[in-house]
Amino acid sequence: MPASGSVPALDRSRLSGLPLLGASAPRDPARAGIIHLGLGAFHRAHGAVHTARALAAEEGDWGIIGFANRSRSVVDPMARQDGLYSLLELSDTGIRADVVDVHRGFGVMAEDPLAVVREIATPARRLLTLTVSEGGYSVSPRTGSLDVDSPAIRADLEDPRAPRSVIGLLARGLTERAADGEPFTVLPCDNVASAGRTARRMLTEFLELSGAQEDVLAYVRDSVSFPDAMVDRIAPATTAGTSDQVAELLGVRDDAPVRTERFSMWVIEDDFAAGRPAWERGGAILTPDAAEVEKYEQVKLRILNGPHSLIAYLGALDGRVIVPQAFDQDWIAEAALALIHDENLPTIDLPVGFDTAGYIEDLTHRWRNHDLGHRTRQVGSDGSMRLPQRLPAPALFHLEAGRMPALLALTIAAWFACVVPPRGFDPGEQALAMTDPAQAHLQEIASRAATPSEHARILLESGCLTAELGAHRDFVDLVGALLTTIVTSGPRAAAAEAHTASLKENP
Ligand code: CS2
Repeated sequence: MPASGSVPALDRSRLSGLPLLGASAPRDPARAGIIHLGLGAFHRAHGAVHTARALAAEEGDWGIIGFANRSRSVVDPMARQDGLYSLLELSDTGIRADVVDVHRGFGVMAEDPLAVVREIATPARRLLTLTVSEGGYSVSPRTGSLDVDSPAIRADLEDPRAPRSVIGLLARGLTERAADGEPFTVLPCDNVASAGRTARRMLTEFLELSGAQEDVLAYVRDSVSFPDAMVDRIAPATTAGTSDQVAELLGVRDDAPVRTERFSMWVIEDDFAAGRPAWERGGAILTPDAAEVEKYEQVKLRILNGPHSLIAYLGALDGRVIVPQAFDQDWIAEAALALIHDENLPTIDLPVGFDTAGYIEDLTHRWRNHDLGHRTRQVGSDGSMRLPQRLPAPALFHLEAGRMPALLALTIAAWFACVVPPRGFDPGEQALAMTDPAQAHLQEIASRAATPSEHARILLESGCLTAELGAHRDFVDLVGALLTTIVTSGPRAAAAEAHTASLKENP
């Protein structure tokens, strides 16, 4: 294997000798019709790849101007590499390495938020894609409306001209674009239910609260579309070893490569105010029916994401570093599959013709992909923002029908054990490495609890997973009982207890 230091750097002069994924976007940044917010591994393994494939089928002005949230770790090397990066697809049949060439400009939102505003106001930009994670939408987990308690939203409402939240940035950018009235599309690509509609609602609430003019509200209502979309591809955070793999496979030094799996799925509501790439020719499914897309979103959140969280938390408590090591434990796989089949599937209104058995079968292979090295600490981080999308709706479905969703309760108990552990409980290295912006706040409100059971009650009654769920006393008690078992007898005993209690009648 060549030492990665001795191989030439990836840049445009090398491109002709390398395998190109799909086609290049036009070179001229003026022809970049897309702005992307959240330039990390997921977008570069998913949206950018489908765009490169669409461009191979049909040319168009669809280069991408990409903004990272905070860090320069992707932006700097990509700018140095003329926008190029390599994508490694790892599967049982081997590794495929290709170079992607669709990005035409870079920035960092936290450093220069007004650069995003200027881009949105530029008529040549026609759509904006978002991978800003669940927290970027600023939905209050307690009320489901704009999170006016968040410091960033509060600051942006006070001074909407200097925004720092994603919603504040969009509001400012669209306010400027409204002057010309050029239509625009905001396409969310995060694991958020009814993502398009949610983004529109948060943005409109923000505009109203910040005293926006009626013509701006009318522009957003009539000329900006917010399609819903379901996105699905596992793309772990890049590690140092990935650059060595690229050096070996492609013979170039790439400081911003991405690793992903073979599987990729993107279902998009076909509602674009100002055009779009031919994504249907680049492997995506486009449908005019928003209700159909919402069904796919439910499939994704309840079959994949919710159980993924359970695997990560149980796995971390069991000392497992990566998801496949966790899923290889029979008791964890059984808990995840029971959560899918028994508790979550009956709550989903399935899309027409959807091959549920095939999706679940694929998923079990995807979760066993050791080469991807997807860490339990990565999937377990930010639960305070991710779990409200994944757990309350199916839990309430059963509770309202008088049944106890005990495996959903187990997911919550395991989350608390990892991220807000009861006093004196050591959840282990993997759990301690999980991060969450709400961690300090949750720890503080639970600090007066004398027992694990009380700990769980205080947390749930605070509305951290919706006020409605916190009001179901029997459910809250069960989360407390399962947390007590985790603390006294370990996660495996708690999983067994949850199995026994799952869907028992709850008069
Ligand atoms: C995961 C997702 O980290 C997580 O929360 O559940 O990132 C998951 O890997 C993707 O949604 C797969 O499409």
